[in-house]
Amino acid sequence: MELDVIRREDPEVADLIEQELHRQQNTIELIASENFTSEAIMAAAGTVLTNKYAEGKPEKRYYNGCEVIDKIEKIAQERVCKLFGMAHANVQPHSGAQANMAVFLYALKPRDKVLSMDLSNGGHLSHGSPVNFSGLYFDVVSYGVDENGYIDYDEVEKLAVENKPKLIIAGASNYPRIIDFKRFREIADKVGAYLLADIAHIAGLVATGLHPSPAGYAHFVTTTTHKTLRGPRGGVIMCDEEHALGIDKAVFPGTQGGPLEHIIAAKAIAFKEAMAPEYKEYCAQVVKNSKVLAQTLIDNGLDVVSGGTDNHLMTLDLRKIGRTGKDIANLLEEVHITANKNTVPNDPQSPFVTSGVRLGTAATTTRGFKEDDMKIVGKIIANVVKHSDDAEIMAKSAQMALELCQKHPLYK
Ligand code: DSN
Repeated sequence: MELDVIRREDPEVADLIEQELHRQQNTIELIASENFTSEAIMAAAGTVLTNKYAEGKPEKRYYNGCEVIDKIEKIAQERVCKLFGMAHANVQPHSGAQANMAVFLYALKPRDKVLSMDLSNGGHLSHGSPVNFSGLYFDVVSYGVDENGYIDYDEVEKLAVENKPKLIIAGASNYPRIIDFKRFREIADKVGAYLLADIAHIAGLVATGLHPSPAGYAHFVTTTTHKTLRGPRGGVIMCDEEHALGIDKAVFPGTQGGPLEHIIAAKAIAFKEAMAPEYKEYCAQVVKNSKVLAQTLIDNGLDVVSGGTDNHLMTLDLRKIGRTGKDIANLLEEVHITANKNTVPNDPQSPFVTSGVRLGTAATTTRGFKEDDMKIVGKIIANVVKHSDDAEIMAKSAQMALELCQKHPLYK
């Protein structure tokens, strides 16, 4: 990594960036929404493109001097449309939440009804949480998961028929199973609702055919670009031509000002990387690693919500053991593992404490972790959950984690 230029100008910030690099290199990253971009993507994000104002869209800008920027943004649009089989893309949303906000602005009027997954069951803040714009300005009805941790589509249909939402959201930030977009569309059609598929977490798996695609079913598809998709931090909205103009207006001037063209260039590179055969192999390994991690936890006597996973993530359910997600996530950090506390369905604890820890394999797989490595990771987690009072076991676990980090160096 090129830190010398920063250090000459601002050693204080350069030192902190170096410390963060060191932390990432010496930590097993299990936060399910994180990943490590290629150096090309990081380099693009630090280019002169950051200097340019380009409000509007390619060839319809409010500022002059955008002829190069236009070409970059068009490449990003074309690539992401090809990757997901969609007709139109707006690559300007600064994040997934901003992408969702623009869809809400286009598709709904204030106080319209939305049917989405409850946050504590795996949904997302921007899908209607009472503390987010989506829950403050719209009337939200929630569906959850059944006692086995799966979406109950009959229940979703019943809620849709009873409440007649204008928008139904299929998508989650913590759901380990396949989402049936076809069934969601049938439900949406039955009540005349729009369907938004938020594929932020599973985008990489969708792009490589490892999860069914919402293309052809969802009116709008939103995603982030930095999770399984392994691009820079940002968002995208995709839709049919019918909604293209309205969605573009909802992004600018509706919810954002100048687009981050340096990030859009980095997104374009990520979309190219995601079309390569190696990326498909990577995503297949993400799922294999996830399944092995879930099984290792189960084999060590721990519970995992829904009893396993079909994708890149799972939630360790600590209720039976009487530990909290907050405690275990903090203890994992002591042994060089980063993960986040997360509610489990019907969690008796508050969202700040929780009874679960969400675990994902996108980032470790980028480092080169394979099934045998994930078995060791599962064993370390089981050690922490069951033996955190034993200093010797904790020290041994930390050593095992560091050895895995050394075996799979990051940004060497
Ligand atoms: N914060 C993201 C996650 O961790 O899933 C969602 O926005």
